[in-house]
Amino acid sequence: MLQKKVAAIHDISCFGKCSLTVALPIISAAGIETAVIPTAVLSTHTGGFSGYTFRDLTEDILPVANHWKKENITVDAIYTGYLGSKEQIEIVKDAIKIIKKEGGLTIVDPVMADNGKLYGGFPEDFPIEMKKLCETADIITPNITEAAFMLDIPYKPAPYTKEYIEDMVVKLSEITNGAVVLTGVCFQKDKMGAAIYDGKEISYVFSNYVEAAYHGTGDIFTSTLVCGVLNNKSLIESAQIASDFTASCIKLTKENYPEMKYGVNFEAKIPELIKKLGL
Ligand code: PXL
Repeated sequence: MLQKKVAAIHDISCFGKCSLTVALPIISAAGIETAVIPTAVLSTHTGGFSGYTFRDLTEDILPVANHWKKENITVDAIYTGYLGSKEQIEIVKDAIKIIKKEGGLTIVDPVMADNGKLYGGFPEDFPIEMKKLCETADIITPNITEAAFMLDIPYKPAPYTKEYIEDMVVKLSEITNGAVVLTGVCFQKDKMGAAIYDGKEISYVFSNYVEAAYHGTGDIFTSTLVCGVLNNKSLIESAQIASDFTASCIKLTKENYPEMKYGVNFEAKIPELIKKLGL
């Protein structure tokens, strides 16, 4: 069988496992060729470190896509995450048109906020622009904060009511043609997971909640979801695998390595992921 190919469009945070340093190893381990278009290069991610370097790569995105086109390189799926500037949103939409195979999938993780706050460096109107990228996606994977900001509804901390989550999921499905996977869903203290809505029915997946707030866990979740979907699992099954894998990485890390900004030890759990994916 021909190997599937995904283009991951995220930043490189040189230290502090997240974005491309998470997407590349996880998706590659699932047998999928992972090409990359870096949106920016930072010395570390922006959560918890000060004085990080930031090189914006807005000007490189379309030349990379156009070069691939000249070489007849197209991809089965695009997976976008942290973008380096507001201007990149329109540019990434154009790049997707250039490099995605006909019938290919676009997975948009609107990475920009968590715990009720925008990440450092993003302007207040970034969520309005990010909404435009979500419109074009086949699957979006916002967390609760990102969803609240894009929908302009109040952010609430966990635990949630079913009404709050289901209203959010239905409103999200109105801003995208694709399916919604809302992460960080928690109705009771000991379970955390995601709500999945394909326009017909809302489903839930949950895993045991481990109390910790490590960086990069959203990127681990969506990277794993991409592995499931591209290995022909259903969206619900992929979300369950992603939720379980993320929880398992957090649990292992919490037992051994308490510095939240350094990210989780997902590497040790990759064999477990391969088993979960049935590879
Ligand atoms: O994991 C999300 C993420 C990705 N990239 C950068 C970040 C963050 C979250 O803080 O700062 C640069």
